[in-house]
Amino acid sequence: MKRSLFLVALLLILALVLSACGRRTTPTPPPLSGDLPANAMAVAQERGLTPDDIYAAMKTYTPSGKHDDYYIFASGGHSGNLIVIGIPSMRILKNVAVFTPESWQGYGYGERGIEEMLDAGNVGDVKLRMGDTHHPALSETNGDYDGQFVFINDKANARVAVIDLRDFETKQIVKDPNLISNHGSTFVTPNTEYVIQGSQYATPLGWEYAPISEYEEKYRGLITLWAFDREKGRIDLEQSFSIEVPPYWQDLCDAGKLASDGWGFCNSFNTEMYTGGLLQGNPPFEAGVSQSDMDYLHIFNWKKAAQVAAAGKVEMINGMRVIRMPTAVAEGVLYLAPEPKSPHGADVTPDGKYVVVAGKLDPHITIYAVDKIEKAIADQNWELDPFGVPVLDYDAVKHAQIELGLGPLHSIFDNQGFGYTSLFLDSAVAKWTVGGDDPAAWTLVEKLPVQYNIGHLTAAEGDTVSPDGQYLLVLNKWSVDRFLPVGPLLPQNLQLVDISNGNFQVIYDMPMGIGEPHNAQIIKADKINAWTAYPQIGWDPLTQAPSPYATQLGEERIERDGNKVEVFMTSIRSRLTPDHIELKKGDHVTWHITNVETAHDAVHGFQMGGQNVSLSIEPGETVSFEFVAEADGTYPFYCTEFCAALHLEMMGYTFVEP
Ligand code: K7E
Ligand code: CUA
Repeated sequence: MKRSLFLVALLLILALVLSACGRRTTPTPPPLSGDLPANAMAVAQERGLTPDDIYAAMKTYTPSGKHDDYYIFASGGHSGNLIVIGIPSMRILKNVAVFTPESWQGYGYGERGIEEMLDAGNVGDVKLRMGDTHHPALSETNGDYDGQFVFINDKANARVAVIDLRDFETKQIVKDPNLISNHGSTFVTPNTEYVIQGSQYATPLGWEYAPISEYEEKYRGLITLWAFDREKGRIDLEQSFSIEVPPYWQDLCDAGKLASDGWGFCNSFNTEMYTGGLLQGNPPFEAGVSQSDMDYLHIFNWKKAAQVAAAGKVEMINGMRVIRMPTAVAEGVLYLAPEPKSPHGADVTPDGKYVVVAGKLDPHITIYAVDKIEKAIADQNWELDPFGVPVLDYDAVKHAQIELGLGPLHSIFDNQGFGYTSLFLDSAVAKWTVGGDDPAAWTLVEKLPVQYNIGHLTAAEGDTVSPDGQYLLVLNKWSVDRFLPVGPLLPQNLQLVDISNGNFQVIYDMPMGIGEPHNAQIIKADKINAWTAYPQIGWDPLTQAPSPYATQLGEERIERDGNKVEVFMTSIRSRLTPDHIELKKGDHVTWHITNVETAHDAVHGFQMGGQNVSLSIEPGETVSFEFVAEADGTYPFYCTEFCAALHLEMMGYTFVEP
């Protein structure tokens, strides 16, 4: 008997070893050669595919179960979220809730901590539950993405959010107390010391009331440096500060790196300080802010600014340290340089030596050399603007210009020495050479048509010190006739462009029906180490620490103290314990649920009718919510994730006795 058991065990082990070996030694099929297989050829013919189409399909088709090579982190625009997509498949992987409640993730539907986080941005009594995300920024170490965090701004309300890439969840929202809109945000310094935020539409600081007639006197812009504490994974408000800048409507910013480490750059587009007034017979804003041939590139030294702030040469305004303009000028923190006309993007080349500015109403991009900027500053080669800020001599800092086409907006880089600029009006991408010291070596190479009206473009790690090349992503504003009709509100169209081995070809169209991605960043997939479950059972993702309300199997209970009721519940396939929650009308209920599972993907959800509660409880997570049992009745609650065959049975009742 013993011997036969031993034999069976031996056979089992042998089978396991063999199957493991089998997996490792599965022969890879020989590379395809010659013509397509006959059935594939038939499909190509039937669908009228060109050789380019077939190439595009082969580049992007991702076999079942195979992972993508890159993550895209794309803003969701005025959906207020962050969208995660894979390259080359262009499959949407996740829509990370940031500024807007999202009920699948249980974000903003009762979970304690998340409500408070969303409330952190509230303006007075107004609960902000919308947002306008524009520019995601991955955290960097030595100017390279490190895969730890991603930041994103809310243009509408001047907020910045921190998302932890261990669980792809939002951890913090901060609101600039002196701004009500931002735009040049978010951009990180090379070691994520700071998250840069530029303002957009000038207001009096703290958006106080001041009539538009007092524009020059009272309205201002700000460049805010949000200090990031990497250990805590949080923006440190105490260490953050702002630099006061003129009311020129600052636009996109970028941080210097390598040769320009310590500097930051922000465009502006209303140096006219035009203030509108259509009903008074004045020209529209669009004309008024576009009168001058030149606007100003803002050049700021954030390292110096940090020293100035640390030395206390600041004013506390609404709880934020602000370096006032005269101090910024006196301390050599702030300079301006003329830039042609209504600029939009300011993008630093991978070596940090040049800043590329694209003027919306100028067919050129203008390239500034950082060493020339530093020389002009040393030579005091400047005039003063009306606020006393030095305006560096244009000819002294301008390095080169390339005529690209109509409506240049943003630029990005590959690993072969090329830059790419979006041309909004041309609906095209211009590819050009990053020329180096010789201004004549900066030249247009070719243009690629895209559909339609491209805004941002991004490339694999294309705004770091070491771009990957391979893929370019263009984010188009209009899709018009490209997809099946879905009514008058159309998706934006993301297009993937192959830029490997000298290619320059659109290989995928991806309608994005869940928001308007403005910008995106693309990171190599192996840089991200996402958790499959929380580190231990009873984890609070908001503090990234064990929850004091963690409930283990067998510890489930209901505690009552007068009209205060506390529920300690567990969830496991396929049971919520306890399953009867007996309340009296008017009870104040605090309810904790711990998902005691550790299995990959064993997520449970929780909803209860009539209470506006929706929770997502991921493996190991403890969530809490509170409510007052206002309405008597009988309320079933249930798990919302189809987690097991008996998932429908994963429910219980709340009884509220009159
Ligand atoms: Cu060009 Cu907000 Cu960066 Cu949109 S912005 S495109
Ligand atoms: Cu748990 Cu369904």
